[in-house]
Amino acid sequence: MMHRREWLKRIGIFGTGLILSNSMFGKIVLSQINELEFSKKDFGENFLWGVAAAAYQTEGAWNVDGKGESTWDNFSREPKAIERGENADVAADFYHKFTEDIKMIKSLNFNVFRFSIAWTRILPKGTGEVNQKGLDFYHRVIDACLQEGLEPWITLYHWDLPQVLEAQGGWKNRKIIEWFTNYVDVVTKEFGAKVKNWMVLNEPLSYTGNGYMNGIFAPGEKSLSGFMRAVHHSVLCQAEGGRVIRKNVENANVGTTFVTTYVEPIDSNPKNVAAAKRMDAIMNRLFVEPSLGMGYPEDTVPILKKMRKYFEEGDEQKMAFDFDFIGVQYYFRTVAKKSVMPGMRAKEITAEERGVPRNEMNGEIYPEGLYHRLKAYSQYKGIKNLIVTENGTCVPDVLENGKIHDLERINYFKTHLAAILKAKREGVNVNGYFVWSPTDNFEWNKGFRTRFGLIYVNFETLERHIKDSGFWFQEFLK
Ligand code: GCO
Repeated sequence: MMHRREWLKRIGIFGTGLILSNSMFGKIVLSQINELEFSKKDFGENFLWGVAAAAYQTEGAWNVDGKGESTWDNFSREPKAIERGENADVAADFYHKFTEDIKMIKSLNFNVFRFSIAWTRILPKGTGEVNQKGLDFYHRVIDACLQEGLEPWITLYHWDLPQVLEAQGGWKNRKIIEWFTNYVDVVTKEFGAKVKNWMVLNEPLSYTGNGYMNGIFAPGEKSLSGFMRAVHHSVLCQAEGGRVIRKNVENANVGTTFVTTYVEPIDSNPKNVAAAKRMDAIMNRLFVEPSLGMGYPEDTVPILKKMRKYFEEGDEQKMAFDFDFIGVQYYFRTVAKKSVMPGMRAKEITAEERGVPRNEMNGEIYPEGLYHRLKAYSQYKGIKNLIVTENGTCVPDVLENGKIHDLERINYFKTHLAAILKAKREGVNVNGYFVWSPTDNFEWNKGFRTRFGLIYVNFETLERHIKDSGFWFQEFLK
């Protein structure tokens, strides 16, 4: 057996060393890993340490106990929608294995579990009759968390819209405000006594952009006007949802989450600098600014003026809500240059084209970007509290004798934690870090190919194995 210190050295708690990793991209020299210059204590006593997951990606049991069909159940059956033709009918089978998973999360010394509720388990037809078995399931999950001493943080919407509502236009239909607030009302009345931490939406840019404009996520549409309508209705739902939670849940901590990327121009050419500003406005400002009462960033991206077509009287006020916290979800940096493409008139120069260290989804590994993004959010007067509600990476994990030596992932966490600490020490009000994700799961259009978990899942047998990165957190959070 490996000596404990030797092993800790191996997973990088102790020791120095230049780690050369043989990933599928050839040899990448990761940054020098020195003895950790910080410990859990440096983040403060009240800092939250959690893991984050989502219903469609983990639960499986897609048609069990009265669950209705979601847009992702439907979309994943479209030929070529998902790499290798996979779907999440079973996924990590969290529906049946949640007790085991929650115990494992606790064993890694986290104190928060962020997960989402599947709208289709609660209201199989989107509206109308409530499915008791769906409510029962989430009661069991919440109770298991509370019993283990894990604080449940619930995301109300993580992209799995009831298909019956999509058939009526989904997020493009203004009626979504009524449908969504009704769903939020049912859920928060039911669980509000036990759960205090709520996130209204998960990354609205991702499901509106990839779902209604790029066509790579459910429902697979490619339309600029569809995208704009979906954006505006999401912004309204984000605020209205916040108001419903506030009304139903005593002492609620209400937030919503945004995907963020640090956008930089390829060079100092003013045209590329302007292009990067436009891209930043879409990627980083489109949802947060209206929620702060600042409207859409039309000055930077004039085409957004077209959104006004979808405004109704009073919308400007209705878009704003006083969130208790903003969830920051950071994975990579984006380098941009000018392009003739209408709209944003900017395009990305990929990490692959630039030949820089990247994850399996071609996202550039750039921890400083998280520092810059936290600083940028902290500039907004209206933001009270920042929680990093997602951060993580996919690397080609190899299971050898029940072990997974995912050093690249450990290095990713260390460097990103260092970036957060740097921001915190400079006064940024960031108070939590949630790893994406506890277990490997269904990564949307990539299917099961890309793994983000601290816990490896064999998708044939559904067996779980804690990866070295999971053990790293176990030590770090001890
Ligand atoms: C997102 C989602 C997660 C993803 C994760 C890894 O951020 O896109 O919230 O569902 O799985 O980000 O790509």
